Amino acid sequence: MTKICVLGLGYIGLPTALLFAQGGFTVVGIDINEKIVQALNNGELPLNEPGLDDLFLNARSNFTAQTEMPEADVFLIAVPTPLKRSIRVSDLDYVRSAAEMISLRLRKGNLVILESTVPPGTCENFVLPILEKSGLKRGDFFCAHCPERAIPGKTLHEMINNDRIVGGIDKKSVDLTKEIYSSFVKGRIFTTDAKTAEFVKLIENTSRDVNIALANELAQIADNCGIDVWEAIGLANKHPRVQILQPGPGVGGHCIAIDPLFLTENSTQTRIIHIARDINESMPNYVIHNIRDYLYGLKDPTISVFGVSYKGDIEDTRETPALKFIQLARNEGYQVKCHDPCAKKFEYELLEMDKATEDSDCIVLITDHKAFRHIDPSMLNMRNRNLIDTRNFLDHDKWRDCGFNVKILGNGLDTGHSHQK
Ligand code: SAJ
Repeated sequence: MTKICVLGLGYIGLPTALLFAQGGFTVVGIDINEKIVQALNNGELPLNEPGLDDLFLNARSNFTAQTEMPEADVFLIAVPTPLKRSIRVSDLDYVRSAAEMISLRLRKGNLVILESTVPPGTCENFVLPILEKSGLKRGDFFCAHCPERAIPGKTLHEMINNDRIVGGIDKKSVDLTKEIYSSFVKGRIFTTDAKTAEFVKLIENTSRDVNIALANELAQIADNCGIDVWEAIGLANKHPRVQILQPGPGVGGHCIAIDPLFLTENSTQTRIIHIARDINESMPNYVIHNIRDYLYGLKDPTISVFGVSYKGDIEDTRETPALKFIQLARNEGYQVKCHDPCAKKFEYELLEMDKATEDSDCIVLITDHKAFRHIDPSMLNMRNRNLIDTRNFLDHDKWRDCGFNVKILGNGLDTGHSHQK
């Protein structure tokens, strides 16, 4: 019976481990966080994703969690690879310690799979030399990159149904990895070398970042031109070869806001990728620019931020544009009160909706949580009735009928005055 050891029991590692366990493999999940290990062994899940509860029930008999590394046939690394923000370079420390732990247990014939997102060349230049400290040489063991492609909120569905890319250091590594993933992947599995697979993962997220940056730039041009960008993008997308994404308050999450910089860290030939990053990172500044007119001249101006998670209907607040927006707003002297029906952990206090809107002068919708569509605006006890919708998400006529001034990001209408800072 093949034994798989999954290192890192987070958003990707845990669901992947459980899918392997459900498929009949013996799976040991390793995490340095004892609380996560304990919770799992007590039958509690440390994260929410549709379908994960049922999967956990089906998989539990084949799954255990622990902090110590066992011997195994397959080792799968799914640890975080954060960005060192100030120098815009990836931080591979977790990958290093995972590979070091594996090298102490590595035996002939073992397979090591890296799922974490990494700069091109990491398997060959960084992981392999650490694994070879075991005394074994490549060929004695096998190694491949199989990047995850699942979108938070639909993780399980996408893990099972999306096509996958497997890139190995040699053919046997590719074949073994493909065979393991075939136990639950219903999509097609395409194969290549490890470095290309690393590159492919990064260009997928980079293409999305660049496309969103285009939409965000168009939103600002549209505001200048007095055009509704949402209508314009919708019409342009009727063209069979045009597919522009949606503007918004900025790009969050641990992937799209970070991965483009893993691609550029080894090159001096980057232009559009950095410009796109800069545009997306500047969107919270543009949202503030939209608000100033509403708050001009008010005593103790107060805003209510609706939504702090990085996108709709998930609790994840990593890299959320809300954080930069709130900091900017506080720096302008605005009092900020936050409300989010999904997020649980955040840098600022999260309030119930009535508390967050009490005596407020402006609601700023940052995240498109479905729950916001069911709000009855007439029940809100605001001091001034202003709404900025950065996602074009709400029923604006309903809010206008309740006396709200409504500004939609990129709708071509200014907020009435022009009080720039
Ligand atoms: N966003 C926009 N406009 C859009 C689409 C998204 O402003 O039209 C914003 C979102 O609000 C969010 C951010 O971009 O703040 C990122 O959200 P997302 O839904 O585009 O992507 P993620 O980060 O949740 O997941 C992405 C996915 N990558 C691609 O679609 C190419 C997912 O498939 C990857 O597995 C994941 O990154 C990852 O882990 O790499």
